[in-house]
Amino acid sequence: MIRKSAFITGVNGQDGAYLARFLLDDGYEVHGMVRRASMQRNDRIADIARHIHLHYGDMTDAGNLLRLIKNVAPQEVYNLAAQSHVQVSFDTPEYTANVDALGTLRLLEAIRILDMQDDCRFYQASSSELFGNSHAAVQNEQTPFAPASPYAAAKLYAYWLVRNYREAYGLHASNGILFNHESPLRGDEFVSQKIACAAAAVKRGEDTMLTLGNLDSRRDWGHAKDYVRGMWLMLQQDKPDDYVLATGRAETVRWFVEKAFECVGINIEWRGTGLDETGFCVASGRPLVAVDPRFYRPVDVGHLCGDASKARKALGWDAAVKLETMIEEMVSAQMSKQ
Ligand code: NAP
Ligand code: G4F
Repeated sequence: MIRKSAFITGVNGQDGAYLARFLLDDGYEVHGMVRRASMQRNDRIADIARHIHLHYGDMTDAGNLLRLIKNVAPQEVYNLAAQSHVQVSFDTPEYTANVDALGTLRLLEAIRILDMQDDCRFYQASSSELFGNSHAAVQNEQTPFAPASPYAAAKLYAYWLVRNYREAYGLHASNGILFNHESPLRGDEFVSQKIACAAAAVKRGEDTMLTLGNLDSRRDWGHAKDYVRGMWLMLQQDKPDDYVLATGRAETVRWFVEKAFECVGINIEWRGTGLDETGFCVASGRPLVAVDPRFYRPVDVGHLCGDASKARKALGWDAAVKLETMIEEMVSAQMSKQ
């Protein structure tokens, strides 16, 4: 039997690691692109690295991407590589645009220049950040975009480019408009992992204080392993299209803190408002959570809640993992790190 081949940019990121596992389990020949670093950071794929063909590459290097696509000749390309941190994009807007927007252009151009548009399907990691502060209570594929960060603006360029290459050149290219998804493999600087890490540290007896920015922000959090299945499903359809993947449930950052600390037997009570708001341990009275304006963004997206009806109907996709179960998994993984 001939194995299908897939090429994943950002294979050592959170989603790349879950997707590589998913594709290997399905019998794919998996190729992944990693950046050269002075200390290689392939921890997330350490257990499967020997089954993946790893290639050095960078989204900022067009010739490199062209050679990789030519040599690998994949049937499916999953473009997951990105400068993916929204707050960081305010500090590095040009770099974020280079990687997230122009990087996508370079990859699409490689497929076009190599005349591979009939043999290769393309998945683009689009984001619910595209909706920004669109004021819609629930967002779906019809909701107007209102990007509110350099990250979202760069992703919007990539989103339209994917649609353009689909229409102009007949490329099977799809956008997955994914709402936040987390896991034990989530980067430490995203709010979910930061909270899970702090809850575990307090439980271990460490003298630590969790400092956060906007506690009122609401996000629709799902589990990464459900979302990578959705990426794959999009490329198995006869026709390319754009799909929202989401759970349909939004909670605040404050709520996430309460649930994570509950996982280690600590109830949080909030006192004060704004910059003075503090989360105390109900049993001991010890302050555990404080607000630090360093984590405020110049503009924040206050409310994201997705409607994945289209993906449910057309792809048979659903978010299987319940939010509370995912938080328990993340805190428990942090506890076992010691
Ligand atoms: P992640 O953990 O930050 O992974 C990003 C990956 O991109 C890493 O492997 C990173 O490599 C790589 N990368 C960054 N800059 C690169 C460059 N210049 N050249 C090559 N590779 C580069 O992100 P994730 O959570 O897995 O997300 C995957 C994709 O989905 C991203 O495009 C993200 O923007 C998008 N997305 C994520 C979510 C979510 O909630 N997770 C939701 C919607 C969309 P290093 O390890 O070397 O940094
Ligand atoms: O965890 P976050 O940094 O995720 P954010 O900004 O929603 O972006 C993630 O999801 C997007 C999909 O919607 C992806 F496209 C993107 O690549 C990334 O994966 O922040 C979530 C919320 C924000 O409103 C933020 O202001 O939490 C708030 N927050 C409050 N305190 C904090 C903190 N965020 C971080 N990272 N750190 C804090 O201390």
